[in-house]
Amino acid sequence: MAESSSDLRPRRWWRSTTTRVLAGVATVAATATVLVAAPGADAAASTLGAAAAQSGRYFGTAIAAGRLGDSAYTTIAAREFNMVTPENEMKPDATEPNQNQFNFSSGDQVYNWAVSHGARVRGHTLAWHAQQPGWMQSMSGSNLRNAMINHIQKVMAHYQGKLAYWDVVNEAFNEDGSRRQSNLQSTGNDWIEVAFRTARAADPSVKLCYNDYNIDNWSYAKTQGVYRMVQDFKSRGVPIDCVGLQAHFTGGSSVPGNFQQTISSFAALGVDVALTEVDVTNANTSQYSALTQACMNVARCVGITVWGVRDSDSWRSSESPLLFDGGGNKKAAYNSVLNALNAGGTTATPTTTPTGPTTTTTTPTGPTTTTTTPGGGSCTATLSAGQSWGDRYNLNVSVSGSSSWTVTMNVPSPERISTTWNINATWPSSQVLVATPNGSGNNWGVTIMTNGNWTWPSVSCSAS
Ligand code: 9MR
Repeated sequence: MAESSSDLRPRRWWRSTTTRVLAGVATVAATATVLVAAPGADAAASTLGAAAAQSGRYFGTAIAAGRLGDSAYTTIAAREFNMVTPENEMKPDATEPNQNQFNFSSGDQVYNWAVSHGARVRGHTLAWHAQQPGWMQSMSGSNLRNAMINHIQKVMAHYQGKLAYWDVVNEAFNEDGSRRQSNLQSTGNDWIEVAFRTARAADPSVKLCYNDYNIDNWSYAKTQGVYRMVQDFKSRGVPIDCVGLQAHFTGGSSVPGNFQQTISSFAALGVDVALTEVDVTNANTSQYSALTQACMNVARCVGITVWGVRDSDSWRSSESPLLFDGGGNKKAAYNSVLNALNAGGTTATPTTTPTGPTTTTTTPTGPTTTTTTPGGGSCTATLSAGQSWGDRYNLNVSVSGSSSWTVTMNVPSPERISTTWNINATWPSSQVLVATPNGSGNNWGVTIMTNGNWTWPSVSCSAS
């Protein structure tokens, strides 16, 4: 059930505030330009994911299982993005087509593609008025409430320990800030907090998000309605870790001048904030750089996801709203986003994962491995510490001695590599990464989710 353009347009403020909104964008964009110039000779990352990783953020995309056979699509997606949201494959109609009969085939397809390309996954979505299977649409009352709880438990059990975030509840508010009428809402106003409590119990390792559109403008009633709910949840101990601003600046919307204020206001409640479904009419470059800059300026804005790879993959393809054109070429907006990411900003400090305290053990100097091959070539891989956060750390790898190398990295369990940059990666197993050059030179790196273990991986290098 696709939403129409008008569904996502904040009708009530849009027309009267156009001038102010656009002036706000221009101001933020000008700031971004100054910051771009500041780092001078610092190495700039050449992909969106690597550029975002420099400040501890991710850059993601929606991925559709049906497009994974398109090599032009997967080549761009694997190169540029280190977070993946299944566009439709983890929604209730996909995962529970018949009551209590679950189907994870297309969800797993997207998940497996993502992790085999070094990306993490945002689950989307568990409880929503739309894209419900037929049997759920016709349910109500305690039957529906129980079915929702069972759905959350079973789907989260399947992905237990594997996902970075789950959109537990999606799009539950009206434009005026009241609750959206739906069969779920009719089960009682507490359905959202029941969903979050159920989710926390089902998988304590994943961050639980509320996700919505048209909550970008701080002075908009819907934004305030969602804000009050998150504030209430935090004050009463209802488990919520993050808020997703879909940030669809299409269908008549544009980036509001107070967008950063919205992000920082949610963050001040003690939740991570993410831009989860970004697209912009005609990929306006100043709006793309303004929204990127707004996230970069707020420590708890942990990442940005665009809603598709190429314009031809977009749900609103007629507005050409994405960063790659239909031929897979980088658009001007791509460069404005990349520059804003490379310019840096406040280092992301996400809330720690809910599983409890982690111990940081820093290895003073990393292992260096030189391997001489029978043919006489040799290379050395040297590890050095990058930034670290409550739940993960970056490792930089520098290879010398050869430009035609293969580095094998063994990660001790339960650590997992979540992101790589500047390499071609293959994965013999979840604990083993085989890295070869991708044309970006000999300096590359990984982000490692510790899952409680901070021991560095071992590496070996072979030259051909
Ligand atoms: O992009 C999705 C499209 O392929 C589906 O037809 C549509 C059905 O509801 O959902 C789209 O994704 C939506 C997302 O799940 C929630 N926010 C709005 C997105 C665009 O409609």
